[in-house]
Amino acid sequence: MTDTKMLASRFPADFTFGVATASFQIEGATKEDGRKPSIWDAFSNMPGRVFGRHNGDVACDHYHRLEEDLDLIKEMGVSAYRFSVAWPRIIPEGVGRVNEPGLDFYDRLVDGCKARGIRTFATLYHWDLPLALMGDGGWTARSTAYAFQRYAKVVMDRLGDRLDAVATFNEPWCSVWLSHLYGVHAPGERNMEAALHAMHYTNLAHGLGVEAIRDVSPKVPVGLVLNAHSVIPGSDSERDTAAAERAFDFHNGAFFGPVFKGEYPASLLNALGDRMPKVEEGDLATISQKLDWWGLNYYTPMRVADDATEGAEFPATRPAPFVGETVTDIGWEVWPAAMTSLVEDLYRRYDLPEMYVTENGACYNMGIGADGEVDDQPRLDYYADHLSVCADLVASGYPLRGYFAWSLMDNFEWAEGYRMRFGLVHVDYETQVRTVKKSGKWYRDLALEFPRGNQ
Ligand code: GCO
Repeated sequence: MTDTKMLASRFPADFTFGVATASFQIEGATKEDGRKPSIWDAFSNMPGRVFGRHNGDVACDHYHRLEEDLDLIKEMGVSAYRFSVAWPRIIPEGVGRVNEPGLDFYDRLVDGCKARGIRTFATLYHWDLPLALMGDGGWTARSTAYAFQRYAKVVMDRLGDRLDAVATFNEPWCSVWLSHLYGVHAPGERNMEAALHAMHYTNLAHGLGVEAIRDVSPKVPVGLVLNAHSVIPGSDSERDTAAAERAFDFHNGAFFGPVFKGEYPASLLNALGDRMPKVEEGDLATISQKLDWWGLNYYTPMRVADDATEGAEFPATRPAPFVGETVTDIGWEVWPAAMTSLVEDLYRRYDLPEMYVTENGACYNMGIGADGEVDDQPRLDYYADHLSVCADLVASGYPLRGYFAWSLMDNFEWAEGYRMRFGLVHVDYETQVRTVKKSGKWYRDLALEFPRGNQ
């Protein structure tokens, strides 16, 4: 369904449509106004880590183009903007000195949104850990959780009066497993014991962050953004079904369990508990404080089969073949039905608060055509199909309050550098010219329908 009026009519009048970005992916200006390096600066400056040795030094130059980018967001017709705050701008060494110019930047960003009638959804941690904290072990150190708590307090002290929502973390799965077990993201570690430490201390930092946020800004709804995996067994066999359950515990349960149930999954504890750090008394109570909302980042399903290799590490699964015929330019299967089953499954398993889709979108790398337009019909189709799923979820009674497209504009796609494009707006990295794509114009037409009626 690509008719925007018809699609809009399937959402409540006060549904939120927004766009999302993250600090390191768009800001650039990595050495300005007192910012110090993050683990992503170090990682991307090492050969062999990021495609083409791309780094975040310039990115979309958003730091210098703030006002025009806020105008662009306004032009996109959305009512909300999801952005992240760069810890290394605020507390450049992770602990110690607070850097006022860093806070000033986000002050301008938030005020600029307010002046344009755009609501602000801030994320405190979208992976740019101050590099200095690696001296203590980064996320594998308990002290980092307390450093995060202080950072959360400092940000809320300054911005809390004007934020419409705040998330502690974006996708702990990435900053834990992808970063410390699979070695794909900074700091590039491949070690289960390190990853398990990062898991618990990230969860703890989330809980400590919630405490700090509520302490300083009790009125700001606080949440957590998770890239929950829609785990689908590769076959109906008992082995693959059991493998999918283990994969669920490992990829989702490691975060949803402690946060929404106050416990780690039993299977994970049985298999890996002896390599976990000490879970101190009170940790799980801190981690499982009730949240006001949670965010789902969804792109593609995870199909798994049993890995029968002797001694295979938990969860002992291997990838199973795609079923969908469409694959995006980054190689991800398009399968909207998995978004439905995922949300149903998560609300069945956990006592979840209201939710937003905080990220959804597709990678297609087409550029500007001879007519000056970017014809990215497959992205438009991806959005239409997944938004249709969202409308159905709302109709089925799930408390889905809003949707943020990933992303406002093409940006630094982590280990893939700038070659993978997720934007509704095309960025020419030579000239920094922004061009709204076909999908972006379509999304604007949809977003402009909201709020509808008298809301
Ligand atoms: C994420 C990310 C984004 C990515 C996007 C596409 O949270 O994974 O927020 O930073 O760019 O997911 O891979």
